[in-house]
Amino acid sequence: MAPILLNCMGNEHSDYIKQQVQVKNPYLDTMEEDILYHFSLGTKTHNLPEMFGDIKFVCVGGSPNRMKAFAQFIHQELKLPGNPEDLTDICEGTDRYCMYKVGPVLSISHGMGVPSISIMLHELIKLLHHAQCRDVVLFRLGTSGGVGLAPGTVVITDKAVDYSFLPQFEQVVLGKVITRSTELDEGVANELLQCSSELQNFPTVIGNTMCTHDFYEGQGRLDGALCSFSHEEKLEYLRKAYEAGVRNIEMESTVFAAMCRVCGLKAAVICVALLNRFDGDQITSPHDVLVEYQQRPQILVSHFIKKRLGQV
Ligand code: R2B
Ligand code: URA
Repeated sequence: MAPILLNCMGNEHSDYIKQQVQVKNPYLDTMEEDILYHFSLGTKTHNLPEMFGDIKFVCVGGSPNRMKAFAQFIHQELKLPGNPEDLTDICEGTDRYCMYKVGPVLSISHGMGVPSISIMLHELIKLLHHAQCRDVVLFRLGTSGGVGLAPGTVVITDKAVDYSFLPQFEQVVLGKVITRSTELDEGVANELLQCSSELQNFPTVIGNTMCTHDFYEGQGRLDGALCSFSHEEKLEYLRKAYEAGVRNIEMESTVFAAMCRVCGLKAAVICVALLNRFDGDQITSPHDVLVEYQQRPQILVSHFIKKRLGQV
């Protein structure tokens, strides 16, 4: 028997509903239990409102180690009681993603690429919904290849764009392509830029971020196992990207922006450029330099969170 479709969008104009995390799936209301399989969490096995109801900031990034380091960093920054070394992985029942809760901040890893982050986002958005979280802001803190930028520059994404520089994300559903807008929250991006001018620690720009489905050919690299284009063709593509306002290239921003937008979540993407792609393809900076670069988006977002909490 087909499940009854409930109209869960009936009250969408009230402010209260707007501030809530909106799942756009009427079938969810008909389910007795929701198992968030890749988090090893569930609505029957865990009290999600009690565990997560006070979350206001969700920070996601590719690497589990980096997101653990961020959780420990924000713990210190917010001067919370207890030892940051003692933070435990809420998703320890699975090794797909890691998750740490630090006061009102959730730090989660998402792996590499659109399919990996999109699975995580489905379960994260449902988690925030089941936990009845309100007024949540999401940040993707990542690494990227710079387009005409010095290594170490932080890019706050204006528009997340696809391979043809359009602000859209294409999802195949039942064999058909659905196109969703990838617009991000302008207010949050400007607030982050303001934070960087207050910190004056590292160069920061606002620009478009191109999201690709591959690190090598998809980003016009000449150093993959396959390469079917010339050096000149690579540079021409990067020049076109630059003219379209693209300042960095990574692999998750479009689906992140699209899913957050549909579900009424304010979101921002902050990625450090590890290299200038006009100068090469290989990431040659020493390990300690790369570690310091990767702390830059974390420092920026930490300042944003502290400001929002009235701690600076
Ligand atoms: C940035 O870095 C990763 C590839 O090295 C990928 O997840 C991304 O978006
Ligand atoms: N991540 C990417 O996706 N591309 C780069 O060039 C560097 C990091």
